[in-house]
Amino acid sequence: MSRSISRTLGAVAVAAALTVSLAACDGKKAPAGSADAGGQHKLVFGFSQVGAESGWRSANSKSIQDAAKAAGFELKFSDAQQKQENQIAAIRSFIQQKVDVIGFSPVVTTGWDTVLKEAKAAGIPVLLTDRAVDTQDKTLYKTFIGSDFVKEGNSAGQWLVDAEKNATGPVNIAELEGTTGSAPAIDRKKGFDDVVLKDPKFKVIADQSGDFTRAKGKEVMEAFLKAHKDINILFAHNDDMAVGAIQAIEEAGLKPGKDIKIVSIDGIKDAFQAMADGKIEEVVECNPLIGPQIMDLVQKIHDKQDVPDRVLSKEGVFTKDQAAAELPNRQY
Ligand code: GYE
Repeated sequence: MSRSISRTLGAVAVAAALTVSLAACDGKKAPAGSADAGGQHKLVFGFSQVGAESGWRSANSKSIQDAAKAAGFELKFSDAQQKQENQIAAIRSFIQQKVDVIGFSPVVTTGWDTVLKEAKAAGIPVLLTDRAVDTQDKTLYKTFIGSDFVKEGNSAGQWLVDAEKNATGPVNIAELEGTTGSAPAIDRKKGFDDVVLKDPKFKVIADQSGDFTRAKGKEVMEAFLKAHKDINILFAHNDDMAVGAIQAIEEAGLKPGKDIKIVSIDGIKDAFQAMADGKIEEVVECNPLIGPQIMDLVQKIHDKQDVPDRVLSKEGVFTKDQAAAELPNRQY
């Protein structure tokens, strides 16, 4: 079994294991709205996660589970395996169970109004984490906490513009996009294009979704390499796809970092290792460790306090020369 396949199977197993309701800290399960041992109402937070598609996502799920436990909430955690219909079903089930607050990271941007209206009608507040939805009605959710994906795309593009400032062109770019229709795929592409395509020497010659996974990143990169002999740059919308693509590039007898230069987004350990090994030029950080900020917002929303419409997560940008020193500090 190839490494990427066994990783994928591992991710599926993790996904299955995560589709459980995390009960009270003492391991005893309290039904929604019930009292804990001290007779106090325990806040019940229903959370629908996208899936377990990437290192970023696994770190995000762990951060949410740890922070819910630390806050003393009962977390009902559901893994949608990257399918919108699973998320809609999970949200409906949270409504039925009368949870106190619903959170979700929407796999794609569109198609949420109906279920969000159902939550609103039931009087259950909703917060969005990590990814945005596309809706006219901003009263359907209380707040949205997550990264600025356009800015991340800008940073990746700026690296390229600076790195190739002396090139006369053409500079041929292959782009591995995230999940089609997802906020990070749409916004990272826009942010990158806005900065890079101002100069006609930059040309995107191959562009396809690798669904944010290592296995797909590898597969799509193999196809890119077969169709194009002249790729200079790879922009991967996340690190897992970049790591998969590195395997494809090496198996094709080329050298990542020399023949094809790579920029990607997230900041997982494996990407820092690849940077330290000279295979990735730059990684734009996207912070998954937002569990504590999410729980803070959940509590405030539950207490009917005001929360900002938009909360941004803090992140940085890292280059090859910083990779080895930064590697031991990476938490995900
Ligand atoms: O970059 C990717 C994950 O929505 C920010 O989703 C998240 C993205 C992240 O699968 O690795």
